[in-house]
Amino acid sequence: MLEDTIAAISTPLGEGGIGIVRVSGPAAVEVAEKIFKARRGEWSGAPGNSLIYGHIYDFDGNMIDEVLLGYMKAPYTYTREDIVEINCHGGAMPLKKVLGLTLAAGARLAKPGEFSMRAFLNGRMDLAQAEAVIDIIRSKTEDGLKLATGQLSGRLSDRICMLQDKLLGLLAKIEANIDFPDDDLEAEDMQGMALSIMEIAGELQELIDSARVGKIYRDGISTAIIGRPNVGKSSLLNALLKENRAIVTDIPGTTRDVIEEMVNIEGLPLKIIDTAGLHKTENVIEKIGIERTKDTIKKAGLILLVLDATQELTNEDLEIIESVADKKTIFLINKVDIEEKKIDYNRIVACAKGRSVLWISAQKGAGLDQLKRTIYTTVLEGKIANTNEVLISSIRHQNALERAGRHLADVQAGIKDNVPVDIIAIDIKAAWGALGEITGSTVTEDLLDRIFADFCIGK
Ligand SMILES: Nc1nc2c(ncn2[C@@H]2O[C@H](COP(=O)(O)OP(=O)(O)OP(=O)(O)O)[C@@H](O)[C@H]2O)c(=O)[nH]1
Ligand SMILES: [Mg+2]
Repeated sequence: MLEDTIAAISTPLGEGGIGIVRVSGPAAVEVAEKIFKARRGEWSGAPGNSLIYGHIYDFDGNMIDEVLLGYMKAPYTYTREDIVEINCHGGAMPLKKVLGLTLAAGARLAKPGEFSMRAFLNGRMDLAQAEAVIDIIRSKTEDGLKLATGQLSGRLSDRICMLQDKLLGLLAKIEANIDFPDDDLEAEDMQGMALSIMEIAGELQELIDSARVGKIYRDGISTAIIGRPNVGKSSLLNALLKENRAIVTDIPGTTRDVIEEMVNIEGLPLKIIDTAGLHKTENVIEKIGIERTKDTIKKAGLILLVLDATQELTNEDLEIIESVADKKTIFLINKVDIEEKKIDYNRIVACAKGRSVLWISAQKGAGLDQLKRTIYTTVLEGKIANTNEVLISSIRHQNALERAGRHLADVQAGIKDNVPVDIIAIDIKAAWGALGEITGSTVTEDLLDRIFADFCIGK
């Protein structure tokens, strides 16, 4: 497969100053020579990493676009292969036309993520680093970006390799013993081994525990704003977004459909979802909206439950509170700016069962800073996330770690039961292999295809 030369449009389709068609592979230069003429004649003899001015022509000699051609010589490139990047004008027509010409000139259309897959296969980076590339592209907040660039620079890979090395050290001890069976492993040695395994298992667990937070930074957390009609849910969405995204009126039942927007709350990416007010109604449209709200509540990782300070708690309020009894919820008593308050604060605190209750005014912006801090601590469960540290952010990595952990548990049980060391070695090897799937040192082709299929075309 690596003998092919691949091409793709690497910039998003739309209007822009520049758009790039990227070509990588052994025939990249040959492909470009067929369609590109440099202003100053010969160019393929240029030193690697040159930017050459010229034009793209089709096979009938028609000029297609005025371009800059980036020429990067193997092996000092993203894929470790020769790469030619044609910087065209950024519009759908020139890009499609130029891409078509590279294909006609002998390149093959790249699959999603194929450039990065080559970077991995050619040893430029390991699998966890390659996966970080897509996390960088999709990062939603500065902290999310920081975590992804940390992973790209090999921070996670280093940790994994360190754990693998420790396991390898233990294996070496056992193998030496298998080779010289007269020299039985002393009880002391076994105790030392049990201790080392416990340490490694502890480090694994620490990484696994970081996954909950890591995944939030990577994917965001869906946060549903719910409550009766007219309590100020849409006003709250607008206040958090600092724009008039949702329609706000004093007519109950204004919001019919769910509205989703990303916001950055203290570095956490929140997908905030404004919902239709929950109440009994015969209105067909509202009913559908309410069904959607219920669906949203089920899937949400955090609930902002809005109540109206100027009204007494209704049965509908209580039903809504009941429906999120087992959910991470922040109770918000809205419209605090209005003098006359009828709501029973103590009763809400009792209903909240230890969860936060805050007074806010969505309209005037009061209490929002405290709300943001409360969201942060509620989501992170009181911990402060250090985005300079390694946080596991992908389910794939988490699964591999958990698998490694289970093998280590088997090792621990084996040592306790005086199982022969060669059997224990099998479990240690299995743990080592599971860890290797993260960096890709022990990975199947099938898994690679699945990982890179999630990438965008051209990366
Ligand atoms: N005084 C005051 N009025 C508010 C506040 N928040 C919302 N309102 C008013 O309450 C009314 C309803 O606000 P919305 O944000 O549309 O309420 P909602 O919960 O989205 O209502 P539905 O979409 O119908 O479920 C509007 O007239 C808002 O201006 C507040 O903090 N103080
Ligand atoms: Mg609304």
